[in-house]
Amino acid sequence: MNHRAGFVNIIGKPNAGKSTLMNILVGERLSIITPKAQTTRHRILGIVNEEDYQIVYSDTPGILTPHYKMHEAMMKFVYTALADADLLLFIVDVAGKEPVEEEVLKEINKSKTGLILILNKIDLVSSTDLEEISKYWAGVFPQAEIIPISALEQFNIEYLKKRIVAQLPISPPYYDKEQLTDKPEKFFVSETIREKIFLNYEKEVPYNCEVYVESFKDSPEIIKIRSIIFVSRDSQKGIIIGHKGAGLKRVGTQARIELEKFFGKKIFLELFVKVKKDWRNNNYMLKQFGYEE
Ligand SMILES: Nc1nc2c(ncn2[C@@H]2O[C@H](COP(=O)(O)OP(=O)(O)OP(=O)(O)O)[C@@H](O)[C@H]2O)c(=O)[nH]1
Ligand SMILES: [Mg+2]
Repeated sequence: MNHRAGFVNIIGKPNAGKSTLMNILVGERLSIITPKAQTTRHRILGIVNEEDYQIVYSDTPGILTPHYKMHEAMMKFVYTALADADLLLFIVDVAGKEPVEEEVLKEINKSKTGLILILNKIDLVSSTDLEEISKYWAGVFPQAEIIPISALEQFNIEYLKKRIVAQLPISPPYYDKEQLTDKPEKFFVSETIREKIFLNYEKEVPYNCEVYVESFKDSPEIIKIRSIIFVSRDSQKGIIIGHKGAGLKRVGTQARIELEKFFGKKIFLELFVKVKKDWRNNNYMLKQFGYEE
């Protein structure tokens, strides 16, 4: 058997460019991307299928120190991805120099899994700075192969892909060869709406929002979706809705346009806002929102 397959898990600090990279490697817009940190909250699989190999990429939440039960659930996704990887892609933003949490460092350095350290956003630094930065990271992860890229400008991606395929273990495929992801359609609906919330509101508001898809009715001509935006406080509800409903309308329109592209169909989207006090610390709500493996 010459077939290769493996789990290639992308981890790193918030905002390093994990989701941008996964979407490029998979060739589909599976993960949402925003300029704000902590955009991704789940582990999302993106599967690349070729005749002789299958790469199961995982996009994960950024590594952080938990302040809420939601953060703990997010970090659990990261640790699971650390544990079940055949190959780890640790991605850093070369423009920032945030240190990696000791606990995570230890976990990576004691693991026998192959490690590629990706220096991302090299479009933002000079080549002399890049050399310095590269030396610093080589000291942090001496065992890693280091590959500089720009996910945004798609620089050095083909080389990275080659290096990934070269390290895939011999194995039969893990998923059906037609499968693109592990997440259901509803997940992409709630993520798209959440992306538009992240892009339209500032400060703590996006971080207090979760999107729940109450119904998703697919027919040959149109998909009818009914969805609820949960917030933690009454004041946030007013902010989301906005003056005469303008805020909510904007989010709805932007999400609808994006979803029509994603599903290739007309979308009818209804959005409601509800307050669920302190949902980020509520186990029952977190379970409802899918923060469980
Ligand atoms: N200049 C530049 N910006 C980039 C590059 N890659 C990603 N970005 C930007 O960095 C920001 C964060 O990108 P994401 O892909 O959402 O980062 P992430 O690591 O998934 O972030 P979290 O989900 O919050 O942990 C976005 O504004 C991207 O457009 C790059 O190579 N160069
Ligand atoms: Mg992300």
